[in-house]
Amino acid sequence: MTRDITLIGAPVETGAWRRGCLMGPDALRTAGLARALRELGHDVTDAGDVAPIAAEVKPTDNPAIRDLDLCAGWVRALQEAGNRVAADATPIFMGGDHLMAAGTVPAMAARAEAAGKPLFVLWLDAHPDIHDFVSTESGNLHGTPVAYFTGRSDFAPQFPDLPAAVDPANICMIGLRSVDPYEKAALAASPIDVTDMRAIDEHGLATPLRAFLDRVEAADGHLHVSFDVDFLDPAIAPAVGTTVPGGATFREAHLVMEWLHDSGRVTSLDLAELNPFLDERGRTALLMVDFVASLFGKSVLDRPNRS
Ligand code: HAR
Ligand code: MN
Ligand code: MN
Ligand code: MN
Repeated sequence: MTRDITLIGAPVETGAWRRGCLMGPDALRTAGLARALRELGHDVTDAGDVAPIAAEVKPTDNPAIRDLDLCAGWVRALQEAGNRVAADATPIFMGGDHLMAAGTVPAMAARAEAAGKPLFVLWLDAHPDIHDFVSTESGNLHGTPVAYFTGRSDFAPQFPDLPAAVDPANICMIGLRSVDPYEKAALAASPIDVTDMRAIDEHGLATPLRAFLDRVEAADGHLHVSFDVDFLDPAIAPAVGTTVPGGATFREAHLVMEWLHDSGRVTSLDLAELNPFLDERGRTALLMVDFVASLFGKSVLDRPNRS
């Protein structure tokens, strides 16, 4: 299937403690993202980088929160950029730290709603990012997008009113291995489908991923994939500020990409948390490009669609 793919740079870095994610979009460009997708036959447009909308917002009661004005300006700008994506285009949002998902996911949820479809979210990450303004102790807002886009917590008036909330029952998280006590309780009380690294070690990720993709198919849903670089083991993907040992291997991540391709269901993608300042000769950026190519059709052998 040939797609109209729009690359959208989201160089937000204020959601993370370490600086450097602002270089993420340019590193993905340098690593040949557009070329790799064109070689697979897709039509690719690079829409350039989004800029934050300057905003001065009401302070929260949590003094730990960092860069709230800029973060809010990014959420607003990325929602607006997401709203401009054509109904039949496949956007790839090139981050940027994971706060980007507070902009991209609500826009994609609104797009799905306009098409009369539910939005499903596959969250590939070491972290669940389900904190809110009250619960975050680090104050790093890249740890909050899931609580925002599910409507779980109140982010008003600092973040925009949600155009459409994502049903937590439509979210699947794979790769978790850094979950603090607040997040643990939040996940336990939520219908979010979680496959942590222990479950992957014990049973593999094929079964939960297949079950989730079957649900997307059965509901005729849109599927947004939010791919945090720290989903991967830091041994293969060092360019990330929050390395957590014991992540997905090359082969596990590769299988996820190939299954996502075979499902034909992916309608939008975030590439989050790439910090090129921490990379080694571009290897993490190149690896991410390779994974994206697999997601959009690069394969070793032609196979009949999965049966
Ligand atoms: N739970 C931690 C916090 O709130 C971790 C922050 C999230 N870090 C990420 N997100 N890289 O995926 O500070
Ligand atoms: Mn740039
Ligand atoms: Mn994340
Ligand atoms: Mn993470």
